[in-house]
Amino acid sequence: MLTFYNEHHSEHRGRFEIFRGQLVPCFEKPERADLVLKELERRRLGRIVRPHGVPLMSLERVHSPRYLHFLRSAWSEWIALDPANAEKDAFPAVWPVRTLRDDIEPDNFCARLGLYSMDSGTPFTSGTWIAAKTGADCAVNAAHALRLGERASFALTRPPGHHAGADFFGGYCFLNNAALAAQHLLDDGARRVAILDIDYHHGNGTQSIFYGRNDVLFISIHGDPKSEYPFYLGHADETGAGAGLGYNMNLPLPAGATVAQWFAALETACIKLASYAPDALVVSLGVDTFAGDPISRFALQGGDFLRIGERIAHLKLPTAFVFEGGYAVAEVGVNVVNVLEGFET
Ligand code: Q9C
Ligand code: ZN
Repeated sequence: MLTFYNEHHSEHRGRFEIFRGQLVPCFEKPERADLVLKELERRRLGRIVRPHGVPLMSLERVHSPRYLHFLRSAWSEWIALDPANAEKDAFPAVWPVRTLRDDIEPDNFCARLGLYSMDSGTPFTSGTWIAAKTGADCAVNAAHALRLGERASFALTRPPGHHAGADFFGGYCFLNNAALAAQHLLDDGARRVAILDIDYHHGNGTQSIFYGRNDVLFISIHGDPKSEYPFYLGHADETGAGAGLGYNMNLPLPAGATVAQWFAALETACIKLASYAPDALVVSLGVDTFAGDPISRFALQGGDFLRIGERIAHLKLPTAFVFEGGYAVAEVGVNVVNVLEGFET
């Protein structure tokens, strides 16, 4: 396993988010990636290297130029509104839902923050752009490593990515690392790529980016969006559109689903993956399916994560893992590295 570690991840450090009507410390915090790195080093699971920077053009393969421009300049615009903002995170407060127009970019900064986001749970901070950009570098490097002959790679970065769409952030995500990895594989010569998303939450951003395409199969196992974030996408009847019809598979499970139900869904996903026979696989690796996760409601135990890695390895595909969610901080390192070790053995 070749790991690309984003040493700039900790520059994204949100102060608070709104959770059930209260301001609470962010669940998505730097300690998460620090602890995964520590566990990776402790168990000696292969080389850990820093990624090379990739050109912004690689990011434009997935994200719109105006969204990228907004992310790059957002912090300086925020502090230009009021120097005291340097000590505060930026949050959107208004969104262009339904009958409102989203085709004209407002001049007002907070309105643009709403145009380019989907929720109020994702603080924009002084280091968000640098952390997200170097995280995207990690993902593209991890994809490229497969093209250079590695069997498996791991993009160890945060903030996560799978809720971010072509032109919006949300769900703690800004740049869609898994989508960038998949697109890089295609741009470097792969003909077909699959993405398996095993984070507790539906990967709405990834789904939306590839929904009309047949060169990327997207499969997600997640908490039923009727009760779980992101609520407005991730249902079983979303199977792709146009040329992409049949290339999107959602496997929602009720909150509270058993370990056996979860592994039955993984089996369904793996059978579909095997029949698609992609040239490479990207795994959106969230471990918020863990029983002890503070914001999720599945029941996996630490040892179950070894089994996940073993099952994915059985597909015998070049595989790039990308770190997503997982908020039980004390166990996040062991759970993530269990998947990777299960894959290796
Ligand atoms: N106030 C990932 O696991 N919670 N994202 C919404 C809004 C969002 C989780 C709370 C959970 C997003 C990558
Ligand atoms: Zn999640």
